[in-house]
Amino acid sequence: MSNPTEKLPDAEPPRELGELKRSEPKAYAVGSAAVISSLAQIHSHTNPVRGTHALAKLNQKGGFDCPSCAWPDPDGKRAPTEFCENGAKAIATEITDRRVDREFFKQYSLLELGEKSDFWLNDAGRITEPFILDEGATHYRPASWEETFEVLAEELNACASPHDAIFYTSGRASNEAAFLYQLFVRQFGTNNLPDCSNMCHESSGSALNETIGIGKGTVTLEEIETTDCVMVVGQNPGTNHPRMLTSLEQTVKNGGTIISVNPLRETGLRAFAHPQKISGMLGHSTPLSSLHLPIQLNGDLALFKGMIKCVFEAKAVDEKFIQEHTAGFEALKEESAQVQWSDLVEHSGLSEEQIREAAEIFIKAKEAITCWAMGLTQHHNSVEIIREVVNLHLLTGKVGRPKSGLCPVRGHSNVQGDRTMGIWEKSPESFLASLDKEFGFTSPRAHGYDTVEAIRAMHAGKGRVFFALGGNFLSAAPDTHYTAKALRNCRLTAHVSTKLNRSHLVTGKRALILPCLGRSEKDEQASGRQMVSVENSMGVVHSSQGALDPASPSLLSEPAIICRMAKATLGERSKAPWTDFEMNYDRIRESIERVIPGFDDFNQRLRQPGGFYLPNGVKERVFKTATNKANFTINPLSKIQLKPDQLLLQTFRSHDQFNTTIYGMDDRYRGIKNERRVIFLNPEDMKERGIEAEDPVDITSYFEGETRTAELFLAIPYETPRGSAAAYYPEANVLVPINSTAKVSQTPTSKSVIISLAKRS
Ligand SMILES: Nc1nc2c(c(=O)[nH]1)N[C@H]1C(S)=C(S)[C@@H](COP(=O)(O)OP(=O)(O)OC[C@H]3O[C@@H](n4cnc5c(=O)[nH]c(N)nc54)[C@H](O)[C@@H]3O)O[C@H]1N2
Ligand SMILES: Nc1nc2c(c(=O)[nH]1)N[C@H]1C(S)=C(S)[C@@H](COP(=O)(O)OP(=O)(O)OC[C@H]3O[C@@H](n4cnc5c(=O)[nH]c(N)nc54)[C@H](O)[C@@H]3O)O[C@H]1N2
Ligand SMILES: [Mo]
Repeated sequence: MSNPTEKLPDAEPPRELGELKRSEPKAYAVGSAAVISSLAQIHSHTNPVRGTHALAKLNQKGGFDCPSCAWPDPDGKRAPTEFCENGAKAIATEITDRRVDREFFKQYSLLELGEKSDFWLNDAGRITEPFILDEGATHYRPASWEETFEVLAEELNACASPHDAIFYTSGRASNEAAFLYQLFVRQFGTNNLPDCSNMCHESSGSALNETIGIGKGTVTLEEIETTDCVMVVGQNPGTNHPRMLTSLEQTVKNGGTIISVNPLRETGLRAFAHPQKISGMLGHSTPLSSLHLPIQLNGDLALFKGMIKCVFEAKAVDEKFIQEHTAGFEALKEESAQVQWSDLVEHSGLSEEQIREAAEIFIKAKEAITCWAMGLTQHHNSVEIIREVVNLHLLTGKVGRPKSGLCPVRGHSNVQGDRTMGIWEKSPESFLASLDKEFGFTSPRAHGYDTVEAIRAMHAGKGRVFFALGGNFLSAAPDTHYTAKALRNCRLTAHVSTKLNRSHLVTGKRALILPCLGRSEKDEQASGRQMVSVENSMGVVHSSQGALDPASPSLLSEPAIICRMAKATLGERSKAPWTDFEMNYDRIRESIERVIPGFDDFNQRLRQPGGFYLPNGVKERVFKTATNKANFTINPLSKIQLKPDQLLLQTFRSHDQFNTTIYGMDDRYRGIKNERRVIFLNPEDMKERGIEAEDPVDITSYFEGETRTAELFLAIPYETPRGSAAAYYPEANVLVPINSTAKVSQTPTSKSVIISLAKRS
């Protein structure tokens, strides 16, 4: 589908090709190429003094938290350079010397900006002051903060119902910002709090809450490094959590075995050359995974069912644990006996021997941890797949004891903390009651919209105001043109942002950009320099304090923006101490301590080097589920039916992007240079369709009788199972149908899109 309305900025990135160069996928990750790439990124954006200052504070105790992924920092001694290549890219893009200022918006109309690539938009620099797009205007114009908040309050208060406003959050917001934001939204009168988690680990949260009673992981960094077996399933840590490779190297050195389950032989899981060691710089690498299972897309449920069959066969069930701590065992045993190997082989694309080999390692290992990310969470049956991972661990008692457990590896650096702070469209009663008590009001109880429901509501004309605390909703969401229409139906779209992105171009009748401080920048308020807190993927809460001068004197911090928005919108309707909150973030933390369990002595413990762990009952085998036990579940196989010419497509990340922020046009480990419009294909699948390497193709997706087309991608022969294809997000998001979501979690099925290919003439 090309841009349906010619006079509006394009919702899709330009469909143009670069000068593709290809090489063999790399044999090992990191090493000197990563160090060179980090330094080059910093150098291209700022001067060496500012760059060095930033890197010296990154992930250090007393410094600031890396705004890239949620991988934890070591509890003990830290290396002087506790960051990775992609963390350096995230910092470079934030501390850049380039500016999106009033001159910039005078020069470029919205239509012109729509023709630019995502790389270009991000590369334009930091936004310097608030900007308003008036109704019918072709350009953004500068505005004062006062006017910005007036417009916001006017449009919000003109909503016939508070549920006509939607408040999105991306996972970079600090705990303090997130807590204030959900308070404001609930005092305004709605639970419409969709977040990026709805598109990310929602399936993990849904599966884990039901089965083990907490929606988070159960292991620590040290446990990963010292366990006997780590399964890395549906995750590409070499690119998306590079510091995880340092831990996996330790696992191997301590005698542990790594199994990788992935359609692709991702470089980061093959071998790792430590960038802080001379041997690593010279290219001496440690092999990581000793068993690679090239599973077909969406084949994991069958794999885990096969492993469970092997556990029964080997009589390796932990009967004592099952007896004392679980419910539903008999049903699982019965189901497992009935499952046929022929079905498991067909569904997984693996041989029975391969599945048995993985099971043997897992069973032999005294302790084992399973890590996963988007390769498991973004399918129609993701919740079932993850529940089956839990079944395997419960069956063998490999949960809730040292060095064994479950590890959903979180994406955005504070996405887990945001959920802890109440960014959830369906927060539990206990949280709401506690919030109400602290602030003397009654939160709405009706569930709000999640991300997909929010898009559908706006599409149907039921959203008046769309407000985003960070992120790039248009480009992150599925079904780009559908989402664009949804946003265009709003009266007002408003974004708290650091950098320009496509969501600023595809707007409501009016639009606002509220520019904020980044993580790396000093946050000065009336009571002095402030710090914020974040929670990493393993439940450690720690402080983050910026060290650099802000990109512009007109920026406000996220907490300050929320406080002022609340005062302007709610006025006398809110009794919360918004002015005090803005002046001193310790006051916010005092309220958090009273509202959310686990934050006792928050202000004091946050000032301890390294922070503190939140309580996690599962570690003591306390399961806060409906049965007060850990629950086995039954998860039937359901194969996606493909017609003979169809393939399954996953949409994933290149090495040069952070979600929708494009740092560069290369995907070094996969051997791709200068091009993002590529589709990775099995060579036999190409041959069958008469497609040669680098032929341009159009991709069409199919769902419930509808089709969607993404134009102009170059075909790349790649080592991937037959029938499993891959293309980059956000370019491929046009193909992801809005109604194709995971059962229970409603996560868009970005990793299993049914497609066919047409060669372009
Ligand atoms: N540098 C960088 N870091 C990031 C991000 C980034 O964009 N850039 N994004 C952050 C965010 S928000 C997140 S959520 C994480 C994402 O981290 P990942 O989940 O690693 O991200 P993806 O690129 O989506 O990779 C999915 C991986 O799963 C595999 N896969 C796909 N489908 C299947 C399947 O059906 N089964 C199995 N077994 N494997 C499958 C793919 O081949 C790929 O290796 O990273 C975070 N960190
Ligand atoms: N097809 C497909 N779609 C996907 C995925 C996929 O794998 N495939 N992955 C999904 C996943 S896992 C996720 S998490 C979502 C991500 O969705 P989002 O979180 O919405 O997207 P990001 O690209 O991370 O957001 C980037 C923008 O955040 C803003 N920003 C950066 N730093 C800050 C800051 O400190 N404060 C504020 N206020 N703003 C800041 C900048 O303006 C930048 O342009 O996308 C999802 N969409
Ligand atoms: Mo994510």
